[in-house]
Amino acid sequence: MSDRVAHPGLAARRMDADAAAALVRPGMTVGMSGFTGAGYPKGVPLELAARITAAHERGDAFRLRVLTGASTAPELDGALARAGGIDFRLPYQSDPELRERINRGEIEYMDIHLGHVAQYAWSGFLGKLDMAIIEATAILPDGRLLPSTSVGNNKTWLDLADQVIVEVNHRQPMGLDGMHDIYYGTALPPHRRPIPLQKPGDRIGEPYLRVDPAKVVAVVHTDAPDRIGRFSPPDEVSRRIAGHLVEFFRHEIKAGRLSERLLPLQSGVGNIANAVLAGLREGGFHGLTAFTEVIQDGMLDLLGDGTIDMASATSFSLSPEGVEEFVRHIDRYRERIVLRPQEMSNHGELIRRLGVIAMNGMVEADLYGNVNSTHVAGSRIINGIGGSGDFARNGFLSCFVTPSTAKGGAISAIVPMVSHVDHTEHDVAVVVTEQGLADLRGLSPKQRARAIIANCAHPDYRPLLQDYFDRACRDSHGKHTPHLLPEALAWHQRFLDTGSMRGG
Ligand code: 0RQ
Repeated sequence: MSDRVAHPGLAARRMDADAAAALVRPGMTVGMSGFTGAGYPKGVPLELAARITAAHERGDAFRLRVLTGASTAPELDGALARAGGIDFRLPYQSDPELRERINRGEIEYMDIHLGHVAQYAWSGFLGKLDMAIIEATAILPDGRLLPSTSVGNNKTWLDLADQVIVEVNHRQPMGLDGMHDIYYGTALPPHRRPIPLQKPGDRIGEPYLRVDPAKVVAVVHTDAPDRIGRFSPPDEVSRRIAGHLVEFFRHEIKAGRLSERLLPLQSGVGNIANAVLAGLREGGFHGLTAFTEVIQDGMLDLLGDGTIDMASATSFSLSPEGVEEFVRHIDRYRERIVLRPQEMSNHGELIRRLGVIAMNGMVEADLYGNVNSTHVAGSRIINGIGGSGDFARNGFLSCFVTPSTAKGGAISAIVPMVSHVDHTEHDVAVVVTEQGLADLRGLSPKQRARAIIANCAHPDYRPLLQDYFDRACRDSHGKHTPHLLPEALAWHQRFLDTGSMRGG
């Protein structure tokens, strides 16, 4: 029996990863732990990928439906995708191998708001859950699990799955004990009750995940770190984006709409979001809070220096240096971090009640404020909507940030019409590029277009956008949201044809 598995019955179900992987059968729907590269199972999926490859070499079909919290890592998404073992995947991914196969049309991918997954699963839309494979830090004497570095959909998978494999990862610090808050009061309509959370740091549940020990078919011991890449250090572009946002917050404070402590912050994934957090630190704010999904390096820095007092999330997404810092000061961070199931971290009721300031990256925005967070030129998915929609729709302030151009200036992030819509003009309050910030609140479509062209477009593209808008205002069949339909997506087609939206 290991010191990390204190339940004798479960200690007796110890198995190596290969034997546990053999319990997963072709065609199964498997719910795995893992959210933005943290807390995913690190042993069984690799062995499963090897078994899938061997089955394919024998000419046998072996594909799975794979559900997670959000993105995982090469050992899970990458390995299973490379083995050709994924038939269907949800709800968020960022693995290059998996992305490539989705874009080749080999994998059905459902991109769904992260806050909606649990209710979809409970309602049966995702089919019967055959197996849950969940990483834990330890197993308590009563069989409950001490969660690891992400909670994600673990509660839902553990509740719904017929069978459960627990991976106890000895690398995850025992100091995580006490950091989680698992709320068991959710229900499907019409049985829902108000969720009693009033501040980001409130604890309304229990620190451990419940699981019926009778369902646990294997306990696998692992000893491996979460694998998360390094963030690019903030560059001039992201620093300017952050500067515009800080200036805007100062303006809102002066106008009496925000206090010096702002409102709970949500910050998305990616380099730009990380850099924006660094900008807040330089902006001289103190005593802020966060109600977000992911604690990345930028957020940890703010927690470390008191810019942020308390952060609620569902996962960590830390670089190796970030992990080192976190583990070194884990007792201090435990006082300031609560990790919740993603149905809570991304719950519309809570985001609305707390009045969250949402700041998410985007691929492109159009003249009228519609936002594409996910697709290149309409068809190729990058990652997924993640939680950006949960926060954009329900937040008090919904901000989208991007450099004004991509691919060395060949692409404008401000386009006549977005090639894919994730967030409609009704859910987007503020658009920010390094050029400036457009506050769209209280503006009509044409007023929004003028603000976005003037403040956000890159100077190389501004005259082209202005020209499109002027001609649309003159020739469009309707003058409310003017468009020239044959031209509205021509910029994207030009990029596909020539490699540049400017052409040739
Ligand atoms: O690709 O590395 O191949 O050059 O997109 O772009 O500029 O590094 O920005 O890391 O902040 O990511 C929208 C993808 C931005 C992210 C997105 C290309 C660009 C580069 C990355 P390369 P940057 P970031 C909470 C919220 C949706 C999920 C979300 C995202 C790559 O923010 O996935 O918000 N958001 N979740 O070159 C073509 C354009 C482009 C473009 C950027 N207009 N056209 N390519 N790129 N703009 C967290 C969770 O939900 C878990």
